[in-house]
Amino acid sequence: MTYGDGDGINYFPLTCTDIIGHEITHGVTEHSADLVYAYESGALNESFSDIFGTCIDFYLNPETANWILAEQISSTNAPLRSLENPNSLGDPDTYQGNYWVTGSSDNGGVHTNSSVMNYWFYLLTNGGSGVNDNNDTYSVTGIGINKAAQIAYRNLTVYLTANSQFADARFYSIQSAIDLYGECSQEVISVTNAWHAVGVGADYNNSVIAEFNASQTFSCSIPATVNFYNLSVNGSTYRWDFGDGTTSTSANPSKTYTETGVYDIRTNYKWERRL
Ligand SMILES: [Ca+2]
Ligand SMILES: [Ca+2]
Ligand SMILES: [Zn+2]
Repeated sequence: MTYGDGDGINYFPLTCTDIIGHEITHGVTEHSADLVYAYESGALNESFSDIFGTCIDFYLNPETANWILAEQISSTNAPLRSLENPNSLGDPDTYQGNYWVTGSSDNGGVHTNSSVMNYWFYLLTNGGSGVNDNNDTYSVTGIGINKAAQIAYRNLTVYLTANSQFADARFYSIQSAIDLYGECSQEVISVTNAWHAVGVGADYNNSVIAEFNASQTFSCSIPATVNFYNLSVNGSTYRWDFGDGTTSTSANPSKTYTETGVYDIRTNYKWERRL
């Protein structure tokens, strides 16, 4: 593990608690999800380090910890990043929004685009409301730093893998919240709404909607293979009827039709309400 020694003018040696926590978290990431250090997976890698660097600082120094990073090693108290207001330092608070880096510099913007999940974590912890860069209105109820950290840690160490993207981080953080706090819990609602706030996915909806897309709805020849994409909301198990007497219970099935005909496709869901 290496720490910068600063330049003796603007930066002192980079050894304050939030930075030490940041670097140590890179070790945890390397031995768990092992997120590839480039583009979206690299931004997630950086963000987990900012998130747990901040959590460690709050744990060790509850009086002085804050939501800005590395300000203690700056001779002018200038932070490198802000989890609570990324835009104030030229970093994005919305997926592919203002300040989002699209080029290959900094391994595809890993120290910049990371701020999207940083802001997700800030909102999940503290709550907040506003309008994001997509013009979507959001409102998030905070669940506190300990629960937010449990969810993020489970996401990192149980579910995410080397090439995970922001959409995976969203999906599996919701799954992590379900594992820890139960379906329909406030924690699941807040995780979902915080992702919506940063431009990843829709806000929480407690209704169950069965919906799908098909890769093609017409074919000139047989056999014709059709991939079905499940767009259902809050479903837990699925049953597909392919219109020819065959069925599937897979979430996203594919079906090869070997005879011509007109097929009526249906999906339905089974959902248990847990109160
Ligand atoms: Ca700090
Ligand atoms: Ca913004
Ligand atoms: Zn880092």
